Amino acid sequence: MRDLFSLDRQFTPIDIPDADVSILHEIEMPIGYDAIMRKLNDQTKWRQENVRVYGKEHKQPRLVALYGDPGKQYDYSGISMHPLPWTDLLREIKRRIEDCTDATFNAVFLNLYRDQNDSMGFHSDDEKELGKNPVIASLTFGATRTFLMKHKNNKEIPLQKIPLEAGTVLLMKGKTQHFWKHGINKQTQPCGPRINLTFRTLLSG
Ligand SMILES: O=C(O)CCC(=O)C(=O)O
Ligand SMILES: [Mn+2]
Repeated sequence: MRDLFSLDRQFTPIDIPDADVSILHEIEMPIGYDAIMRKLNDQTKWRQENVRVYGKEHKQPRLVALYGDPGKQYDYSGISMHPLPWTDLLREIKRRIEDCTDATFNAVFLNLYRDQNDSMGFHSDDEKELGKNPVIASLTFGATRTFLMKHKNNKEIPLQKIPLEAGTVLLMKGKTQHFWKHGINKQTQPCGPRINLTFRTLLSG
């Protein structure tokens, strides 16, 4: 049994309305962040999906993969993904993420932003497979990119710009997905590859 006071201890809340978001820097990993970045880059079965956005087909501006428990399914932007089985490395990372967030997850979605031209449009993680108030733990390796958060209906609340460095965990819970969208813009400043892992619980299957 872990000490009650150790739960969430190193997470710092980000003080924004209508959200439950917190951040942890420098999560402990079994090997260095650069080594994990290389392994994930080389070992992941990356895919570049065609997605339908506002009725138009186009290639996603990043590579993606889904790993997780068997029998689950994740549908978004008109595509349906079935998780590949956990690798030893992903299972070990999941264990550490579960340990520091005190949550459990059955899938991880990976995004590879190859350089500054790759991006992710504003969206909420609100697919029905994720349930009503999903807990999502996002972990970054490689280049630092800025995670943007925009309130959905209150224009007076400023855009949040959260730089996510290697080893940073961003935890979103509660009503966050109801009130906020998030995304990663392209940038003019050149940068190397970044891999982001979002641990989730898929209810389907
Ligand atoms: O790359 C990131 O930090 C965000 C990823 C994300 O929002 C997602 O996979 O749904
Ligand atoms: Mn997201």
